[in-house]
Amino acid sequence: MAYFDNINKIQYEGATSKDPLAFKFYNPTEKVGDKTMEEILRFGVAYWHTFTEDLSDPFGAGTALRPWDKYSDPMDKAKARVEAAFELFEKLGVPYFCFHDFDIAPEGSSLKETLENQDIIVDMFEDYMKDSKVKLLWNTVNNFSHPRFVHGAATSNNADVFAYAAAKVKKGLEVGKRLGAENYVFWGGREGYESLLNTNMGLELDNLAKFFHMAVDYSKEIGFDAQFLIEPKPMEPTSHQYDYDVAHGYAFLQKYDLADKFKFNIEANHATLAGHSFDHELRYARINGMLGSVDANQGHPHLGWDTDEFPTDLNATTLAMYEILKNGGLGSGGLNFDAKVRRTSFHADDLFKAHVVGMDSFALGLKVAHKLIEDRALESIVDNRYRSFNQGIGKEIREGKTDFKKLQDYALRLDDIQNESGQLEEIKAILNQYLVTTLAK
Ligand code: XLS
Ligand code: CA
Ligand code: CA
Repeated sequence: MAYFDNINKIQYEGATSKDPLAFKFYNPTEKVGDKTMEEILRFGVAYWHTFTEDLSDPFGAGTALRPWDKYSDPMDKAKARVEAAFELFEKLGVPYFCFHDFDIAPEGSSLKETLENQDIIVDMFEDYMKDSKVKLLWNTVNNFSHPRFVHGAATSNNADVFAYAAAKVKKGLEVGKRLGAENYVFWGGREGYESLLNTNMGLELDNLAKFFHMAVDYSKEIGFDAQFLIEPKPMEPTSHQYDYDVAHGYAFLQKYDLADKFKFNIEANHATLAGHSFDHELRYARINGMLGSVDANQGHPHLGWDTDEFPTDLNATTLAMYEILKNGGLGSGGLNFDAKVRRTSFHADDLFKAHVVGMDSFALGLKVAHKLIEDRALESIVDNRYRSFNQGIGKEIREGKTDFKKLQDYALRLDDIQNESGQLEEIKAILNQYLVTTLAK
């Protein structure tokens, strides 16, 4: 049965195509450097935004018109979503998908029934994946929506909730193993606090670390060798989330001896909520060997919350791809569209058009970033800017061959310190030139 009858397989038509349902830049088999776009970009569809999101907002009801809405029984609806999902994956030519336990099957009246509901859908996934090239980029569990997680999950003050959260993650790891997930994600939606007045921060952080250690141990026990990923976000729904940004997360992982077990899943909109740029978070992870995967979306410049828009900003996708290429790719990670269509884009077709523009935006970003690296356009500027560290006192500082006494002697002999322009406007103009000339091809 087809859910998207009016949509054919999306084809690459090139930059001048006027068809909103054709790729302008994403040409899966085209090589950029020594790999194809498909191999580098590793796109994924987020199950929650594309199949369960109803497009409600805090002020209004859902607007989404979806072909599976004709089913009222929650399990029938869940099954229809699987059928529709694989149709969408194939038509878009997206190689991966991601989900939370909560997205794929309804909660039952007990934990046992909830896990059984999941098994029915996971069986279906397994069947569909046998006949398809689509793979699971990552799965995770939703330990934040249900009222039982009101005070947190692994950082709840209530030990029964900690146990319940662990039971769900245990199942999540088993499901990930069954479906061959390449990564497993932890996003701590309620792992933070509302106020310090009633919070034992030290205990909560210790408990969170114990939770992660138990997850690592259990995954070893069952032979699930996916890359574990922490997804930082500074706030929302909590006023402070413990995995605030990559730097906070990395400090936590190091303190609790977990840094070799985890990497980061970096979401663009979470970076901007933390007061960083997307490329800042990618850079921070990259230089520490911690860049795992990406949630590809963008925030709205006027809104201070997580709008999860489909990525269209070419500057941001270029700088993101720059970091990813400099990282040597994403390894087992990918670019997951943790993005939802706007409330006003309520037709099912909009789901396809949104993914098409997202994929095109990253494909173009990839091409520009590749050219920037090939020409050493930014590297030569940066190398030149730091050249004082290649010889003389700079070289001694770098090599650890000096100390404060020697530096003071040196400084006392300086009669003039010369600085040079950082040339930022010139550099931004160069970036624009690369964007435009790549677009024109
Ligand atoms: C919410 C997060 C969430 C994670 C997975 O803001 O982006 O969807 O990606 O739990
Ligand atoms: Ca995310
Ligand atoms: Ca988000």
